[in-house]
Amino acid sequence: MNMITNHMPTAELQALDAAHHMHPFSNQAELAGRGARVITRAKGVTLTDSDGNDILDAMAGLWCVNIGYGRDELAEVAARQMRELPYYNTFFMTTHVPAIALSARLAELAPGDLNHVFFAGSGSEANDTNIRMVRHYWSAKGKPGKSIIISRQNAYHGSTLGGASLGGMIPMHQQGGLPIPDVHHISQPNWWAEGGDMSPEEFGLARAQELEKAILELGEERVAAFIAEPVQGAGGVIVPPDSYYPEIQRICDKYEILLIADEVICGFGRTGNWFGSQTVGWRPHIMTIAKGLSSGYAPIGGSIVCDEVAEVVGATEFNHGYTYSGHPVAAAVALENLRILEEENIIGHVRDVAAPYLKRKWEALADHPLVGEARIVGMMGSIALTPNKAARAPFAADAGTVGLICREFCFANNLVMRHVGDRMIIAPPLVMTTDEIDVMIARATRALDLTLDKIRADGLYA
Ligand code: PXG
Repeated sequence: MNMITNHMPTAELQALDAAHHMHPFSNQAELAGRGARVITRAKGVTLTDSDGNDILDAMAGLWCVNIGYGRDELAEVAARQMRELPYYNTFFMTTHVPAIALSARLAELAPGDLNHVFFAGSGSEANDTNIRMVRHYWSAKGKPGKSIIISRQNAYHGSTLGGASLGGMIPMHQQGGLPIPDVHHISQPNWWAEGGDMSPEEFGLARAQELEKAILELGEERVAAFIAEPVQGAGGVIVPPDSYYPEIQRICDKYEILLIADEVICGFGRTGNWFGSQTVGWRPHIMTIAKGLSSGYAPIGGSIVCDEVAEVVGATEFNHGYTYSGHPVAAAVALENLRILEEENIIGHVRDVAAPYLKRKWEALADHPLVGEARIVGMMGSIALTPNKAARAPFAADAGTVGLICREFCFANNLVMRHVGDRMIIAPPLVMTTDEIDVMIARATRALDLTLDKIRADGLYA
């Protein structure tokens, strides 16, 4: 077989890709017809493709490249660790320095008594760990009936059987016989789409109180935990009304259930604090982490667990673990990433510079004729596209038709901005400068203008 390099013609790379590479969350036949865009390099906030186009990455890869692309320090740490100890496991009474150092560092960074880390290779695996851990916890405390985990519709918690079951994505449940038993979903706090005549504050309260209703209906003695993303990411960057968060915390405090904050997107600075839970005022018993933990430079995830749960689970053998739990190279890379986040005050940059600047620019997009609400927390934002702002109306066309048109105009204008249905979303690298924010907003605005022209011409602006 010949070497496959960046220097092959794009069409040849695309043909090989279509022939042999099965892509996640893609229609393979459609992809084969169009050809995937081949990304060859990246630096800072900018991707380069195989045709030499420079593309501003307003999604930080897949919400993960928090420190930006091209940091040599991480490459050097990975090379050093590979030479010294490329792999060893953490089963059977063994450990190694990267896993020790990273778990100790995470215990320092995490709020409250979240002092213990169970490592995984990804966010999905970590959420599978969480399902088994909270059920085992209650069982070990003599309450095996407490096995139901309450989650939310349109939540995203991963793609494994457990992760996708916790998630509230119907198209995922429809493939493969999900959800697994004892997972229950309540409604999401999406005021724009589902708030009806309620004020945002009334609606936030009502949606939080669905948790209490569910606990009472299912029986407190059956409910193990509630899991939620501090801010729903893949669901479309749904920012709940302020009333939502304290009410959720009140309900979790009142009943004997564990709160799992899925910080896979919100963690490591995305919301302007180390963890999204700190931004929204939650006190979780377990936090799911991945993505920004290593800024995507190496695959690693995990669960940060409070003293009480760790103590109960640790008193017996927990029959669970992954070959790559605490992988030394990934752990070393994550540790270096955390060093950079801290020493370069990247979270301070988000809080004091980038996020306030972006918030002003992003919220001004709501003046565009195509944009209803514009919502943003830290460096994750969304805009709802609508033909009628006052009525918060969806388009007559199938959900996602207009969003996809807008996304295509973004791509054609060298901007990666995603669509979820007819919401456009961003989650750029946290190191983005104000000048880069200006470029991002200018390209997004141009894409909105072009979208409006096109949907008017095509009779879709209704
Ligand atoms: N929890 C949350 C909150 C996530 O966003 C996972 C768990 C799963 O992590 P892994 O590492 O197993 O992928 C995620 C992942 C999208 C998209 O389309 C989002 C994710 C993954 C893939 C696609 O926005 N988030």
